[in-house]
Amino acid sequence: MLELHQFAPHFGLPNASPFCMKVETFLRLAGIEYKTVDVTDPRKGPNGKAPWIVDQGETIPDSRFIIEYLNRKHGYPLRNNLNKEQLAQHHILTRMLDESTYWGMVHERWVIPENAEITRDTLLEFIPNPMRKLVFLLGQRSIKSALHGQGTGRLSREEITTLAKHDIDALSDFLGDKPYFGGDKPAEIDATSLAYIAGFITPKISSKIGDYIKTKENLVAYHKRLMKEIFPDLAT
Ligand SMILES: N[C@@H](CCC(=O)N[C@@H](CS)C(=O)NCC(=O)O)C(=O)O
Repeated sequence: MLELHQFAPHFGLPNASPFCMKVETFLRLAGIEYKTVDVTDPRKGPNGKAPWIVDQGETIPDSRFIIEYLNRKHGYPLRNNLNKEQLAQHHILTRMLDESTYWGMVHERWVIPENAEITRDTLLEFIPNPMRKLVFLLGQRSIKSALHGQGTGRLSREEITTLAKHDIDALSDFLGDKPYFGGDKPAEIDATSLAYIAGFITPKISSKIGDYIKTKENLVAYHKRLMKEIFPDLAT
């Protein structure tokens, strides 16, 4: 059976990593059987990051290539006869979430002081102290450096929140009153959208971006309905 190598679930989410949750959501929406394998050290993966999958002896890292592989193997199960323009819009929205909105999530969880300790004691709970504090500080240092390199780390929290709000506005306006981002039926884009909406509003941390999502009735209703449909054990 296909193995999905990802972090153990935390924060009340199927996965705290939106990339891992995206792949697991895709697998469930597409009805592909899988089992999860817990990753504690992503450096052991082919790209040094989670997720990766192992399927019939083949190892594929990176949510983008995993989904491409699954699409090819299973005949594009979530494309639903969408036309090229719709697929292009979904592609742009997915990249916005993964390449822009993602950094706001990382910043809120790992850099904002009131959240950093919660993140440490939640995501690294499997490491006993004092080692946990050390591992966290090393992780935080490398995350701050990544944020600085990418640019988000050079902005104030207010500016980071403002940019994320623009992404959330686009997400909410795109969904409108459709039941799914894919239209009448869930599509590939729904795997990514759900992962980010849930990733901001579920963890019990201070999230200005999560608070903003909660002002969007359509996103809140979408999240509640899809969690019930796809991850009933974790739906609230
Ligand atoms: N482009 C990759 C990104 C994966 C990624 O950034 N995973 C993070 C967790 S959200 C990770 O494993 N980070 C560990 C590290 O960088 O050491 C994908 O789409 O799968």
